[in-house]
Amino acid sequence: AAGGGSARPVPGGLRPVSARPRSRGAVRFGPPCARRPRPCWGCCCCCCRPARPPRSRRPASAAGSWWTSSTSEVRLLEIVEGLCEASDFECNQLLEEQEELLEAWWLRLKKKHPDLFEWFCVQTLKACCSPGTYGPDCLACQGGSERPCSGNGHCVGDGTREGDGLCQCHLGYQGPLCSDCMDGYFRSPTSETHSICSACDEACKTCVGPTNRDCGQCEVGWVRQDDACVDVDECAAEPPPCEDTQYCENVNGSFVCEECDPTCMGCTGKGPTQCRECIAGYSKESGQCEDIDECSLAEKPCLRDNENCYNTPGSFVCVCPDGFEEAEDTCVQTRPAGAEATEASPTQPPSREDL
Ligand SMILES: [Ca+2]
Repeated sequence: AAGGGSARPVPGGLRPVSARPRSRGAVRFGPPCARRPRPCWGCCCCCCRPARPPRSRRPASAAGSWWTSSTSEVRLLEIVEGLCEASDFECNQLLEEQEELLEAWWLRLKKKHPDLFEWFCVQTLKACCSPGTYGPDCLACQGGSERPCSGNGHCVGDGTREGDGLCQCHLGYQGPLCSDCMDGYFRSPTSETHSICSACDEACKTCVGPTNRDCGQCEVGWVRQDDACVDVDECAAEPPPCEDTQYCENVNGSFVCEECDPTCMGCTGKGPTQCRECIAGYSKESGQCEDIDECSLAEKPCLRDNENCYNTPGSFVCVCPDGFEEAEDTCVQTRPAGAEATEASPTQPPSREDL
């Protein structure tokens, strides 16, 4: 940033800029001007820039030449262009309105007031304040204008004619000057006068250093063991903290209850291999709960004459085949066998509507 301190937001979006020399790289050229080059403001006007003189005619010495005079105009243009964001209509409009004022500064006042931002926006228009000051009278922010809020927060209204100058501290800092560490943070000096607040280990509620051995108080879910705060294994508690249909997973500072596999009646972990017992209709086969095929048991579950047995997950159904009708304790044939419809195969489950 060219003078005036760091860029801070001010009403109208004016940015601190001074007349001190800066890079000439930004000088731009356009088509030849019908009139003398002059700054133009705003977002919708077309700037008239000095044309680049043909190389052969460019004066060898710059003194008193066309080159010097127009370069100085270009310098003003550059400075003014640096005052507002191109997209900030309000700021550019303000500059346009104050065109004469800016030209007066350029021609007569820039030696006495080299900081254009300070002279133009703060002193003359009284539209903003210098960085580190706030409010109608541009008073110093909490902690002083040099280093508001100890450098650890934002001064409300900083650089504007608004606000109350109080501090909004960055994460980890507290106090009217943002010079204290929040709970869960510890102070570590960065120099003789400055220090920063860094986050404690997750095991600590308060701490004096970065590890779980530096805790003042342990965080919830952690317990002091020897010199350190260590995770509590909530899952080892009796009775266990989760429901009968869940298993418990210990995590740092806490625990989670997860649903058992649907084939389990109680479980010790994830999936069908971790069941304590199986739900009805399932039995343990090679370590996991699997559906029992009741239809293939030696003891037939479907007892009515002619009826078919179909295995289902966790159960079975007994159904009269095609061409038969449900009657009490039996399936009654309603049309001659093989007449039209083929008998439903007992290995093919009937469709849902049939069930
Ligand atoms: Ca835990």
